[in-house]
Amino acid sequence: MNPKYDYLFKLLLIGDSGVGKSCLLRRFADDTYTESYISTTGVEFKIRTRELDGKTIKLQIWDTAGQERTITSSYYHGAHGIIVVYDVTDQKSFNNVKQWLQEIDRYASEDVNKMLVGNKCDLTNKKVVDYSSAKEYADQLGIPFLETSAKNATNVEQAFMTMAAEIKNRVGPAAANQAGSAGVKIDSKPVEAKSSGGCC
Ligand SMILES: Nc1nc2c(ncn2[C@@H]2O[C@H](COP(=O)(O)OP(=O)(O)OP(=O)(O)O)[C@@H](O)[C@H]2O)c(=O)[nH]1
Ligand SMILES: [Mg+2]
Repeated sequence: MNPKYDYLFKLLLIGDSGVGKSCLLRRFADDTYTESYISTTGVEFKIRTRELDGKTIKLQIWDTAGQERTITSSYYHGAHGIIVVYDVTDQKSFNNVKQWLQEIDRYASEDVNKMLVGNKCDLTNKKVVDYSSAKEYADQLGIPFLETSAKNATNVEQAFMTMAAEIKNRVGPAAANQAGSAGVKIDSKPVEAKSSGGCC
């Protein structure tokens, strides 16, 4: 069967426990939200397809457990994009972004696209990490930044689609799936293998 998509991108959600990674994924994938908190154990993924610039993009989004940093590391291999999430009402989760970025440097491929997301922006009264300092930090790193709310759906679609667009720009048209091709060609450029190398 011919693949029904032009690109397949693997995305990873990382960040401290409780910042809202699973809620963001549920909002994006199913457009649902629940207040009850069930901490993720292990790693889960959902696949959703979106249109972007007339191309069909299949996103395989991996939701990791904030508490299980070491177990998570193996999932960095082959990721095209990694979204680091913090909670705008939790300074510690923002301070820890630095550590999460180090994990990316350690385990992900060198050219992986990164993005910073400050979730729970609906909680305006409890907000402790202001937009400008987070934006400044992201600008220094040269990565996109958005404040989101999984609860009221603010910027959730935008966050995932910004990431998809960044990856698509990076890999270029040559990486698109050829209709009728047997395999899933994701990145046709020869990749300098870091450790496990390649993707998917
Ligand atoms: N107000 C508000 N609360 C949120 C939002 N997103 C998540 N929450 C709350 O935060 C709790 C934790 O969210 P999760 O998505 O489970 O957090 P997580 O990052 O997946 O946590 P781990 O799985 O432990 O790593 C949820 O149950 C919600 O109560 C949001 O956008 N706004
Ligand atoms: Mg979770």
